[in-house]
Amino acid sequence: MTTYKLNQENLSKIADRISIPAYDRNAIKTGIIHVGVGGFHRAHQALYTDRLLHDSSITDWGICGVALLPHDKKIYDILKNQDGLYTLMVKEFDGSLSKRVVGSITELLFAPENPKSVIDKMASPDIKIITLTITEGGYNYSEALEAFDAQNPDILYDIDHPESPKTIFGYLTQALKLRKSQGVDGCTIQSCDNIQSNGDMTKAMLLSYVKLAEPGLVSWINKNVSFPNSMVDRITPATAAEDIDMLKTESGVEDAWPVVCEPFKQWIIEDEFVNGRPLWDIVGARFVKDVEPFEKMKLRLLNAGHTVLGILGALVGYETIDEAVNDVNIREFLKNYLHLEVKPTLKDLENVDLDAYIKSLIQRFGNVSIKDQIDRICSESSAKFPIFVLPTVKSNLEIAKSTELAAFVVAAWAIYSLGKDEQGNNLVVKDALATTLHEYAVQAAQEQPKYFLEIESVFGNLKASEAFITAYENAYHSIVNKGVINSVKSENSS
Ligand code: CS2
Repeated sequence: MTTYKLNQENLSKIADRISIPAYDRNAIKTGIIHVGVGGFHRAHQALYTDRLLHDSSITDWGICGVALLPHDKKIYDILKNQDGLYTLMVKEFDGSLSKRVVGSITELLFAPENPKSVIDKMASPDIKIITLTITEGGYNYSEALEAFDAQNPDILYDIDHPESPKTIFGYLTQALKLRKSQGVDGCTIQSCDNIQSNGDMTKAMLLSYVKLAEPGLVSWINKNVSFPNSMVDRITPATAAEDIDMLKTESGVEDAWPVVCEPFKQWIIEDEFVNGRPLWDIVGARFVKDVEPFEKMKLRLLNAGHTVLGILGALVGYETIDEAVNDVNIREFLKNYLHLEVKPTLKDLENVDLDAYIKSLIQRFGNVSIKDQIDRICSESSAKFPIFVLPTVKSNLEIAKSTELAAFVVAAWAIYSLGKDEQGNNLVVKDALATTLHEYAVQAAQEQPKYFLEIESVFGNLKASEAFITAYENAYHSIVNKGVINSVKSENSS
């Protein structure tokens, strides 16, 4: 089979082998800027938008993808070369694969190379919405301060170099300042990251920065910019070399960075848009008044569920999430954690069948085709635990309920942070706080396990809870003495 490089010119040549955008991409006007064109955005928002452009005569919501960080150069170059096109490969439960070329990313910018182009674009009247996937750690929130970290060197840099910022806060501030001075309407800034009240968090962090850098802009932002909260969901593993090869052999399409994902997707958005919005609901998104309970459910059950499987699975020596959840002992532990410790903290969720949701999660985690990497799940755990797991602990401590199973997972993380699995193989801890985690983990192993809980930027004041510490230390000793599997067996039968 002749193979074709994926780009606009070759689209018609591959049309008989793979679904391609049926709409005229040249007629699409860019109305959205998205910062962070990684796998998740491309499996989720860009796909919803592509389907909308396909199913309707709407042409105003093309996406300009912005690569913000220097290490995003690779994805920028690839997408630029492919005219913004990429293939989405959905791995169904039965092992079959659905593939389509997605066309909603119509422009691309690389911020480190040309910051002005990004600021100008964000300030353009055509841009009505700026969406973000900048990761949980990207919001510059400090658990220890319970506030914006104004001492972050990149933030200090941005205050001194407003024209060539490094952080999202520097960019947004300059762009909004320009919108204001040029009399351009406000816009919506929409986080698509896994953070409780992600819109409120974005607003609070941005305003903290603006108060330092451009205090005159605060009231304009309050009046003219909205920050809807949203719950986003689709499991999107890292693309493997085999996926790229498979696409080439099966369909004759050379795509340097296709995206693989599970069939399930969900997007629940607070309907707070100041300058218009796409009818994403036509293609399955839901606009609601209050998204908070849905976010809470997803973060505490799905994302925390991933963390449980990832950390325990890594110590045992598993490489993928399906391997971990298909281990009956780990699966029982996970189910107990979700039912006994998380579910009681989700009482405010009306009309949602949590048991059915948990059941569907176990099924999604078990999808053997997607091979979601434990390595991906464990990466940046220092940003994930405070959002996915610790709020459940806090809620339970407030009502004097057990936190034993969460404490077990934190203890496993302390041991994981030593950098070896139970067979003595190296675990590469990919985390912005990797050095700190390792230092505290070593001290915990040599002195007292509870030393790990001293990392205030992660645990805040958790060390003050006697009940948690006791459960944590018991779990720590048990894992060290008996290993993860024997320890979870004891937990499961207690
Ligand atoms: C994962 C998420 O990063 C993680 O730890 O839990 O990426 C998860 O796969 C998505 O939020 C699913 O919607």
